Amino acid sequence: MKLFILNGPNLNRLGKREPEIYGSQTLADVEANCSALAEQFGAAIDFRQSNHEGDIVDWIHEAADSNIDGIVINPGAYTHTSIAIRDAIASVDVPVIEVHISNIHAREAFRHESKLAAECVGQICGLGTFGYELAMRKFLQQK
Ligand code: CA2
Repeated sequence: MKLFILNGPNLNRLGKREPEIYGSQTLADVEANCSALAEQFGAAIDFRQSNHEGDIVDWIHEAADSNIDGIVINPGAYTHTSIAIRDAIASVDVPVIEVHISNIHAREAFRHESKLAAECVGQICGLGTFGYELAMRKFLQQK
């Protein structure tokens, strides 16, 4: 089993500011946790981050073209704005789980809506960086 774990804009800054919202783990810490979990299951992950919307669209297409079994995505602020990422998710057969570190529903009104969630298997939010591992487990338990 091979999973893509995709991260959107500003997540490369994780652990550097706003620890009260996002915790103290860096994105490298999250990647290490996800890699350790994948290893337990004999799975492989490709963990990526970009600040550019088109990269994320391209990676979703790449997942479909390279027979990836599932995508875990924290789209960052593109969650709330991106029809392009929504259409990319709709254009592939690969199942996608949306993850947010913070509880987007308990924050500013503009974060309450996800343009992507309806095209995803589900959404995990508010459980900190553990949400990435929970999303991975949903895919890993299936094989
Ligand atoms: O809670 C999440 O995981 C978010 O996807 C994080 C995004 C935010 O725009 C979404 O509404 C919810 C923000 C990405 C990280 O932004 C940082 C800001 C300050 C310090 C570190 C990261």
